Amino acid sequence: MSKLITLHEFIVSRQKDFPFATGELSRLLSDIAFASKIVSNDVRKAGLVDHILGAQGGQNIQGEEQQKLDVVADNAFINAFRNGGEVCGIASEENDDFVAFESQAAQNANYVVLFDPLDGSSNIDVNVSIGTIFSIYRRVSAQGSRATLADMLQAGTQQVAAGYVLYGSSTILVYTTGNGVNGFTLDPAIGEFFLSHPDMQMPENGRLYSVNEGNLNDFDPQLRAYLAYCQSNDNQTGKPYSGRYIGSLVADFHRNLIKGGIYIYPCVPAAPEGRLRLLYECNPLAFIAEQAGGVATNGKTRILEIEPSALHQRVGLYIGSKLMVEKAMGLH
Ligand code: AHM
Ligand code: MG
Repeated sequence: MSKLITLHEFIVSRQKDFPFATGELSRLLSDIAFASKIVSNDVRKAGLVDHILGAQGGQNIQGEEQQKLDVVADNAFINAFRNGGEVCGIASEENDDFVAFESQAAQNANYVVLFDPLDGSSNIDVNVSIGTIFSIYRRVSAQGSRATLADMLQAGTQQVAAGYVLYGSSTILVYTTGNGVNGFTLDPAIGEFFLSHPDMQMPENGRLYSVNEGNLNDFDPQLRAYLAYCQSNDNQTGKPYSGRYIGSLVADFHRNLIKGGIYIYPCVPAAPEGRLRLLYECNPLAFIAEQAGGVATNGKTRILEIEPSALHQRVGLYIGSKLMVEKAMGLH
């Protein structure tokens, strides 16, 4: 049997790959793993909270307020970052504005984290996979001062690390620091992540497409033509591709990363700028996709090269296997 490698051992062994190897980023990744274990535990109890312990948003049997799971997740990560000392500020999909941490230690820290604490939140109540997505940047403001909006509004090419935690049939943490993509599965009995998916590669082609087809009538002709191609016998498999749409981006992306596939959320009248957030969802997944050999674009521009102008900016997203995204773009 090969030796089990824990996430912590792996992070430490890769520390020398980081451009600024002071150990801060390693500690930050460990903080994320720690918070994700808390959230994983809470996610596993979600049904109990509703039906046995008291409704989320209401009171439990001890008369304590039950928080919604996305708020629980947001707080778990923010507390981990605040206490960890490696982060000067954060921005989260749950908060209107970014948060600059006040302590002197935080103001001396070098990193900011942007994250979606619980992606796919409409799936919480129906026991379907959800996840956390995160993106790490070095600050651009001066060390020793408060984090600024400019620290948050950096193009995706500037990411130092990015990843996600999928609370699925098991909990898996996948991340990149720009030297490939690795996945770690949580053993819940001992609360430890182990390397389970080393050097993940997204297949160059696939036969899974993920899109909300309820919006079909609003799609532009090029996208409709691509979907017709997916559903025809004219593709490289000689039979229709399979449609797979969970409605949790992080879960749809993870499946496509392993099996090969494309995820599409274009701009539609109901979401004219797109539905998904550039900073919390698209950039981190685009970094991972590219590191695994995949592609991510808004239809015109590589996701990672879009200059953000607002924290909660939304963009169209085509992400997945290289040949599939290129085909959807009409490139061949
Ligand atoms: P959320 O971050 O509020 O959960 O929203 C993002 C989610 C994605 O996970 C998912 O792919 C998409 O929204 C689903 O949107 P729709 O229901 O319009 O298909
Ligand atoms: Mg989300």
